[in-house]
Amino acid sequence: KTFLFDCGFSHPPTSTFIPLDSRSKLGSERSTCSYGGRFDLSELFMKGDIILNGLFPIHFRMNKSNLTYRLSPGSPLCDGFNLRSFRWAQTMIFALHEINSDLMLLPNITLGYEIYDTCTTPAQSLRAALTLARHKEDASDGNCMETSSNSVIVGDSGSTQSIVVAKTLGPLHIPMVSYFSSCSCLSNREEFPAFFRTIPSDTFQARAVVRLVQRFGWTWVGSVAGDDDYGRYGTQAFTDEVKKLGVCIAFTELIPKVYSRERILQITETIKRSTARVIVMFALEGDAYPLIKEVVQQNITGHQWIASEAWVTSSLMATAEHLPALDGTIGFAIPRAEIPGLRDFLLQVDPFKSPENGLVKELWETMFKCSFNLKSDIVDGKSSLIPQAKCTGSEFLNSSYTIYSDVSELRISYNVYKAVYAFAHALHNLYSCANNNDPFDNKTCANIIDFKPWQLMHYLREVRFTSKLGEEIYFDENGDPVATYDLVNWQQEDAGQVSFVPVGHFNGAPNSGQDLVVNETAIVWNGGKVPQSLCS
Ligand code: TCR
Repeated sequence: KTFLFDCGFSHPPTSTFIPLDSRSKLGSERSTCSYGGRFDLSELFMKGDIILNGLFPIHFRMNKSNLTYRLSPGSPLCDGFNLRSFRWAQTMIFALHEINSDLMLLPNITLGYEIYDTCTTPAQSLRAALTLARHKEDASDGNCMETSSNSVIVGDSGSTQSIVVAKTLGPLHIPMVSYFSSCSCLSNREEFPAFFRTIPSDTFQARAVVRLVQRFGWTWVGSVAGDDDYGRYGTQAFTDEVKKLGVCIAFTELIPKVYSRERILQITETIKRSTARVIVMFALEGDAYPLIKEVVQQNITGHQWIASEAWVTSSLMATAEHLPALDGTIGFAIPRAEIPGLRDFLLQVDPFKSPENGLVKELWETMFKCSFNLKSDIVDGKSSLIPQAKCTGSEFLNSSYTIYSDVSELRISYNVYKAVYAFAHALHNLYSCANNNDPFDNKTCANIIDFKPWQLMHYLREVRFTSKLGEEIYFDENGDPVATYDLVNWQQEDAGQVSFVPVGHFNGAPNSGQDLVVNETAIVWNGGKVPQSLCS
């Protein structure tokens, strides 16, 4: 049984992440590696016969570093702990434990992991990608134990990051399965031959919106886009398709990435002047927010907004304050799922049981707004102004609401779960040399402990399985999953808050026959009835 180089940096595996049953399979902990700065990116890892590498934006940003080039640049520092994506990373670990204790799937093989924090920064994703690729190339390098090092990637997160990683590792045929990158551009097999994903391509979302427009007979539609790949590609796909149906686009406006009040006012002017009652907005919530704030401030009402997936379930956007303008907003969301056992697993983290794990400490500090590093309350004779409390250990994760432990709206977490299983099934088929026996040259099978990345590619392209939740999962020739979305409608609750009410479903499977199903009577429209917006 082998493992990359049998060593590690930063934090050793922590018991909080590893249920006892699977830990006992793993043998001793890693020794410290003698390389400088090689594995320093991976903060969470566990041994295994095969390592799955996870790329997650565990921090929101990377700090600017002062590079003098007189001292070693060292590891970059990141801040803004992202509770949601730490849950995603934990979901990957959870799925791996499930698979390791499954007697049918990959029996006698232990999957391990290394999780890299990409700090929501393409440059950091690239560092992680190169580290992975170097594992591969350096297998003959003597210092640490030479073992198998199979580069298999769950991730990356945002499309901009995935593009960088896929462009770098694609030529090495290192397969990646992303759980969050939805840019239609990533379906291009020539550019991204080894890229797969469990989140649908935005092409399908645009198609779903087109079907919605068609279904309600709107022929005069305004469109607003965020000025990035997400907004531009999404809007383009939507307008191209909808024009084919003879729908007229009343206007197309771009929200600038850098806030400009002047531009926002121009957009609100366009909206006011136009007779279009229906507006489609493909934008990330951060970009959509200033526009909607202005729309609300100017009391521009009476429009039916169609939200893209990135803001349709956004709590930033769906506030009571925005309701006069946005009541009845409708759009497609990634389907919700329930993963049995995940919550209990998430609740096992405890910084007091794994004091050496920096990420768990940060998680705790973020959730409970306390600190582990309060030195002294008295600084220079005066009591310090730090309002934070020291983390005491009496914080109760179980009874507090946190984004991390909230499992009521699992959408992307389930995509992570599916990505891990896709790899496990592909590896299983490689292991058992299943389906078409002896697929490779000279009728040979691949070796599970030392397979080539392109051999796994063969199995990943063919993988087809039913998830524990009963969903059939496979990739089309572009590496895309069957696109399914829930149609979600914003409705006002008694207390004035917004609830996201499911009012339909879209299934993009070829020949599903009934791609868009709408429960019309359940929809609350802006203005009280189905809006009319007709091309004159
Ligand atoms: N994929 C986008 C980013 C993104 C997003 C979101 C951001 C998606 N959904 C929701 C904030 C909230 C889908 C990407 O980069 O591919």
